[in-house]
Order: sequence, then C-alpha cells, then structure tokens
Amino acid sequence: MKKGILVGIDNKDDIYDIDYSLNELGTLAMEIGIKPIDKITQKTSINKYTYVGSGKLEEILVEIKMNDADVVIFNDELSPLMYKNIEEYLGIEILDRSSVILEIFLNHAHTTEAKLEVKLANLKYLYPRLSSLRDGFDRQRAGDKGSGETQLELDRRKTLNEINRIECQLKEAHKMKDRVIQRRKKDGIKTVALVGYTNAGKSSTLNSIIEYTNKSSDKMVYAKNQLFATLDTAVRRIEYNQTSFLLTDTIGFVSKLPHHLVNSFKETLMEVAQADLIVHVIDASSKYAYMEFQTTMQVLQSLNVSDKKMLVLLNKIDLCENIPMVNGIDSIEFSATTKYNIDKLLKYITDYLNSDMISTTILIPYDDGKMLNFVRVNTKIISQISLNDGYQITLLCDKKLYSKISIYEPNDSKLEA
Ligand SMILES: Nc1nc2c(ncn2[C@@H]2O[C@H](COP(=O)(O)OP(=O)(O)OP(=O)(O)O)[C@@H](O)[C@H]2O)c(=O)[nH]1
Ligand SMILES: [Mg+2]
Repeated sequence: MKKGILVGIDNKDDIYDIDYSLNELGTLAMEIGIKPIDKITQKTSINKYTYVGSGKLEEILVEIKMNDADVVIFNDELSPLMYKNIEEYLGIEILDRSSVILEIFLNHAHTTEAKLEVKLANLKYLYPRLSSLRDGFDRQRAGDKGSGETQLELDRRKTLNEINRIECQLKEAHKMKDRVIQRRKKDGIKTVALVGYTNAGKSSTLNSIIEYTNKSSDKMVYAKNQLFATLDTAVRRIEYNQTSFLLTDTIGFVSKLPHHLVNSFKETLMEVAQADLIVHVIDASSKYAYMEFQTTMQVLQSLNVSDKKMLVLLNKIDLCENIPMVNGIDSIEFSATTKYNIDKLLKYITDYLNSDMISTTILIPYDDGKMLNFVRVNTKIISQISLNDGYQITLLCDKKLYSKISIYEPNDSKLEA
C-alpha cells in the first residue's frame, strides 16, 4: 500500500467537523490503496494559490521526508493553479478529494450507464487540469515546450470530443429511463427509494426485504463492506400486505462529493426525485451517524428532493450501544442483518402508500380480461365475488387511477352485499 499524508483546512464556516472530514478522507484513500499515515490541518480559509499557507507547505515537505510518504491528499478539490503550485513545490504525487472519489467510482462502475456517468465526470474534472498534467509529464521527460503545447491542444480537443460523445449517449439512456418512470406514474405504480450515506446498508436493506417477502434470491443486489459498492440504481417490485410497490436501491453519498459527479448522477437519481416515499438509511452504529445523516440531507437538497416524505431507518441496530435520536422525522430501529423490525418497516411503507388510496367496488364483465388484469396488477383487491354478469371486486386504488376505475362502478342495484 502507498503511504499518504492527509491535509485539510479547519474552517469554522465549514459545516463538517474536520475530524469527521479527514477520517472520511482516510477511509476513501484506503479504498484506492493508500494508507493514511499522518493528518495535517490548518485553521484558516483556503489559500487560492497553494490551498494551505507557505509555512504549512514547508511543514508538509518535512513530514513527507520524515515518513517517506508517496502521496499527499488534500481534503477539498484543488484548482488547476493550486495543483500546479503544490506539485512543483512538493515534487511527489498529489491527489485531492475529488480525484480520490472519482477513482473509486471508476473502479466500481459496472453497468454501461454508470460507466458513462463516471467517465463523463472524470473528463470534466480533468479538462481544466490538462495543462498542469502535461507540464508535469514534460518536466519528467525534460521534453521541448513546443511539442508539449501542440500535444496539449490535441489532448484538449480529444477530451472535448469525448465529453460530447458521452453526453449524447447518456441523453438517450436518460430519455429511455424517463419514459419508464412516466409510464409507472401514469399507471399509478408507487415507488419507494432507499437513500443514505455510503455503506449505511441500503443494498442490504433491499436484500432483506426481498428475502422476507419471498422473492427469489436472484433479485438480490450487490452489498459489501466497501464504500460506493452500488453505483447504479436497482429497482425491485415488492409485494406485501396485498400492496405492490417498487423499491429502489441507489448510490450512497459522502460529504463534498465532486459537483461533476453529482451532476452526472442527477439523471440516474431521477428515481429518488420521483419516489412517493424516501427511506433514509443510517448506520446507527457509526460514531458519525449524525454527520452522515446531514451529508445525505445536503445532497438531497442539491438534487431538489428534500421536501419529500421521509422515513429514517436506524440500521445496524444489532451493533449499537447508543441509539441516535431523531427528532421531527418518523424513524424505525432496524437491522438488515437480523431483520429486526422488518415487519414494522414494511407496514409503515404500505400504510403510507395506501393512505391516499380510494376504496370502491366495481363490476368487471367476464370478457374484459384487459381491465381485470389492470386491476390485479395496479390495485389492492380486498374481495372478489363472481356474479351473473361479471366479477364484483372491492378494492383500494390510487387517486390517480380512480377515473379509469370508476367507469366500472355499477348502479347500487347491481351490487351484491
Ligand atoms: N451488523 C450489521 N451489518 C450490516 C447491516 N446492514 C448492512 N450491514 C453491512 O454493512 C456493509 C454495507 O452494506 P451495504 O448494504 O452494501 O451498504 P450500502 O448502503 O448499499 O453501501 P453503498 O452501496 O456502498 O453506498 C455490508 O458489509 C453489510 O453486511 C446490519 O443491519 N447489521
Ligand atoms: Mg449499496
């Protein structure tokens, strides 16, 4: 493993506590094979030329020599100018928070859409930095400046072309996704999205629900003790208590996510924006549970989905000594591993989804198989009786579907008690 020094600014205006933030950076670094060996902080605001002040930079240089460090990681995104100045001064590999997160995402993206989204974010991050990167490359080769400049123009053109190409591909993929979401909405299909800090247990929660509701295990999703194990949304149909809904597993969040990444994944996170209910999964056993909760709320705000109905799921309760308090939002203590309170969770979800349902009794002629099928798939059937001229069905349906269903409401005289 490479040895890394973490450097952060302890700014009192920052909403994140510096210990939390550097601890998180250290965990992110480990994910790409860098072991944090030292943490250096400065109580000030970010210096726009060198991130930290010149005295601090000297201190970092001493630490590098003393610890034989391979890389220095800065806790915020460095501007191209900062990157160039620092790299010239320190003379070793420099990374910033964004580049570490991007590298993890590049390693973990599996589906075509996730791969394109990460690649796009990475290219947008690299584009303004091409000049510094090429300078470094030329310095190493002691090459002539002239060829370096034309090479830089070439790099820039290639990068821009690639950005345009990927944006076009993604536009098509997102259009398709949007059509699917709109169709679901039209058909009144309810959706619930699992969101939360990375490694909180979103995928495990989905898997435990799949298992509990007797779904086949091939519907399970990838869950691992790893940051950003999930990079693509997965949607599964769940049936419980005669209620059917779609449950979405989503990508996890961390603080200071690179803005290009958030933009790239915005469309993928459409599922969250369109959900009827958000289940915010928290690792209740984490020392930083509250900060992690805040981090997720921040990202949701940047996605304009902070006003949705939310349930907080205090997961990993099996590991908890102290259970975090949640005020003002409904919450359930839970364990995806032991399935503690899973029935309570499912009851909460289905009760909420059914709360804006209309109850009615309809009569569907025996030869109207299409409507019969529609009702079976999209409504909650309470009872069904076979009469002379069709099925009499008492059901609960979504308000949006009522106009389609009410056509089948017979005159009272035709109804069987
Ligand atoms: N003890 C315990 N471990 C849990 C529980 N829920 C999840 N885990 C573990 O936590 C780790 C992360 O779980 P995931 O379900 O992959 O977490 P995630 O939120 O989907 O993570 P990302 O996809 O990386 O954002 C795994 O090692 C799980 O086994 C729980 O209730 N109790
Ligand atoms: Mg996951």
